[in-house]
Amino acid sequence: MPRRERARGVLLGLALGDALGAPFEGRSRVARGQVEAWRDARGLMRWTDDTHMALTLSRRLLVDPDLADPDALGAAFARAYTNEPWRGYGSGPPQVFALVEEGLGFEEAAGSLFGGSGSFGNGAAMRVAPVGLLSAASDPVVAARLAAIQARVTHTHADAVDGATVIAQVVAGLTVTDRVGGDEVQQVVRATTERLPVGAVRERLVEVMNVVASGGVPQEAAARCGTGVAAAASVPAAVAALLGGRDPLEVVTAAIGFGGDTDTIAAMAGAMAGAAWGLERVPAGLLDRLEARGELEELAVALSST
Ligand code: F2R
Ligand code: MG
Ligand code: MG
Repeated sequence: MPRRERARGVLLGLALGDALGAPFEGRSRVARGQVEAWRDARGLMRWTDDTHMALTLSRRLLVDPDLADPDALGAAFARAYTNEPWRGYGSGPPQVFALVEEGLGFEEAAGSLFGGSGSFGNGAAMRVAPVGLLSAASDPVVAARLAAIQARVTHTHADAVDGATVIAQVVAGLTVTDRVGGDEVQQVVRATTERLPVGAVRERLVEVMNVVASGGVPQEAAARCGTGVAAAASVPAAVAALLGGRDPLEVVTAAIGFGGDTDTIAAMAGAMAGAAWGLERVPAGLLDRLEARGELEELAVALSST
């Protein structure tokens, strides 16, 4: 499958997971039938802050692929939030934007949140997938560096940075793999996990891989690591959904079924699954209902040729 098809799969997979998962955010478990009923309804499928921030990052990466000016990225996030504050943002990013208005730098402001520990939320991981589309990100060191730079604009806690690194490296690793089956996905996830620093994200990814390797279902793996807004829970949960599926719609539906932070787990899982398998098996009618589909596709193709 051509690289650009996988790239389209990444951004549309992200937006699809976000839009399909959004109505269920905060539920404890979601039955497959409920997701299918919402999926098969008519009308525009709107996405939330996850895709909104990923779009802003995508546009910024086309201008500044090295993210040499992180404050310009932060300012773009702040503008996007000001224009559409109703997208369902977490409390942390708007606090950062307000502190910057008062004169702090972005990283300084982000580091001051939550009593000075910085946010461990999944906001940096949910938006990072476009980093994995850049050619330079096929080098895992580059992917990790860019993931961390874009994270630290709003999220300075190590778990938030590690979570973003995982999504960027898995997307990058799968986007450049020619034929992807279950073994290749497992290899990319294992290599990504082994490169991570010791910490909560790595620990829970190891647990997810162990559950899946011993024949456990993704639901069981996700239940072990949790499905809340913390990056150390939701990023491994998204990986569990990826390891259990064979196409983006299946993966996204399973991820929503876990409950918890459904839009975000499904967005991250959808981006990784789109990198692995593209969109061939996703009904065109469903993609047609996705908000800003055309712009997402154009950005994906442009990023994959950068
Ligand atoms: N905000 C939401 N969902 C809530 C309701 C949405 C509703 N449907 C609506 O339409 O209004 N979802 C979005 O937020 C998550 C991403 O959050 P992000 O960007 O990481 O935000 P934040 O505030 O930095 O972190 C999230 C929460 O985690 C806890 N937390 C983080 N770091 C902490 C620390 N060091 N110590 C203690 N707690 C910490 C806080 O409760 C934060 O508010 C995604 O789900 C996205 O979809
Ligand atoms: Mg959201
Ligand atoms: Mg969410």
